[in-house]
Order: sequence, then C-alpha cells, then structure tokens
Amino acid sequence: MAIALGANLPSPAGPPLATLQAARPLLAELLADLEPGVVAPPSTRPCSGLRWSPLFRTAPVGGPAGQPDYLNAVVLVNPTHPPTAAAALALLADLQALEQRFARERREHWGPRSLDLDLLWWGELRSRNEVLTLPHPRLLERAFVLAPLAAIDAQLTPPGARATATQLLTQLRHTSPEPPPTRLPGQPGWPE
Ligand code: A4P
Ligand code: MG
Repeated sequence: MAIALGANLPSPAGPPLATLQAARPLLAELLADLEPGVVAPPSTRPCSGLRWSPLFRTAPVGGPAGQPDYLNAVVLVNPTHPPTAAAALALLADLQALEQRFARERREHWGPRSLDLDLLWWGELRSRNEVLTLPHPRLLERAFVLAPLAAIDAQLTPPGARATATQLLTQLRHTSPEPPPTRLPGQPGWPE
C-alpha cells in the first residue's frame, strides 16, 4: 500500500511544511489501525511498518496558473489487513476526514489545497470508479509521486508499470515541462 501526501496552501496548522509535520502522526495512527490484533493504544504502537519518503518541493502539475509550489511525500505501508473494496473505501473516508481536519476545501479540479491524501495502491486491489480508482490512474505520470517513491526504494516498480519509479522519473525528465522535484533536507518531525 502507498499513500501520497501533498500540500500547497496554509492550513490551521500553518504553512504546508507545518501541515505535513502535524498530519504525519495522525496518519500513522490511522494506518496503525490497519494492523488487526494490535491491542496497545495507538500512541504506543510501533509504526515500524511505515516507510516515509523525504519531503519534496514540486512544481504544480495542472490546475490554475500561478498556484504555489507543493510539498509532496509518500508513505509505504505494509498492512496485515487483506485488501478488500470495503476496507479501501473505509480508508479513503478516513483519509478525507483527515484532510478536513486541515481545512481542505474542494474548489476546483487540481486546484491548490491545504492537504491532499491519495491512496495510490493497496496490494492487488483494483477499482475503477469515480469514488475510488486503484491503482491511482495518474501515478505513473507524476514526478511528484515517483520521486518520493524512488527515494524510499530505488528498485520499486509501481503496480501497472514495466519500469522502476527511478526509470520512470528519468523518462519524465525528458518529456514533462515542469522542473524536477527538489528533495528537502530532514526536518523536525520529518527526519528522512
Ligand atoms: N478518488 C478516486 N480514486 C482515488 C484515490 N485512489 N485516492 C476520488 C484518493 N481519492 C480518489 O479527489 C477527487 C475525488 O477522487 C475524490 O472524491 C475521491 O473519491 P480530490 O482530492 O477532491 O481532488 P484532486 O486531488 O484535485 O483530484 P485528483 O483527481 O485525485 O487529482 P490528482 O491527480 O491527485 O492531482 N502538483 C503537484 N506538484 N503536487 C500535487 O500533489 N496534486 C494534484 C492533484 C495536481 N497537481 C499537483 C498535485
Ligand atoms: Mg486527492
């Protein structure tokens, strides 16, 4: 399973960096619930199954002209839960509730946002409808997703791809008009 994080507007937590720093432990807690049989309170559960990418500053893709640069990251999860359509819909609802806590407003397609949490894939689960499309349909075309994935695991081949995230990223450098993502150094609460 992989989840993408993105932000390019301030939230009540502050600028995008502060938003992502504040959202990370909440997302970790939510993802810890995917490990059934764990009885410890969420705050004390090890989230050792989570692999966080570094943060990247990325040029906006699509949407209105002149929107600010984004901060993007990805977290890889190793859930013990089998992927079912019902569990994926429940997770999507949880992700959207977390977006709301950071004052996400849906104003325009691909428009600026205080926090965006997209489910990129969950095991072999396939879904093709507006509410939930898995794997995420634009996953392989987006440097702001591929760069964080490649930073976690340079050999990772995303579902539906015939090349690694690293190779796809190199191909995109030749074809996409946006400058490549820039990796940020580790931050408090985001050590990667
Ligand atoms: N939805 C369907 N499948 C999924 C999924 N796998 N994960 C539905 C999450 N949501 C999914 O989402 C619109 C609808 O998609 C939801 O109702 C949900 O049920 P949204 O978050 O309201 O809107 P969105 O994010 O603008 O739409 P979308 O189509 O997910 O956009 P993308 O393709 O994710 O692009 N540039 C940079 N540099 N960094 C970014 O993070 N993000 C976008 C959004 C555009 N440009 C960007 C970035
Ligand atoms: Mg989204």
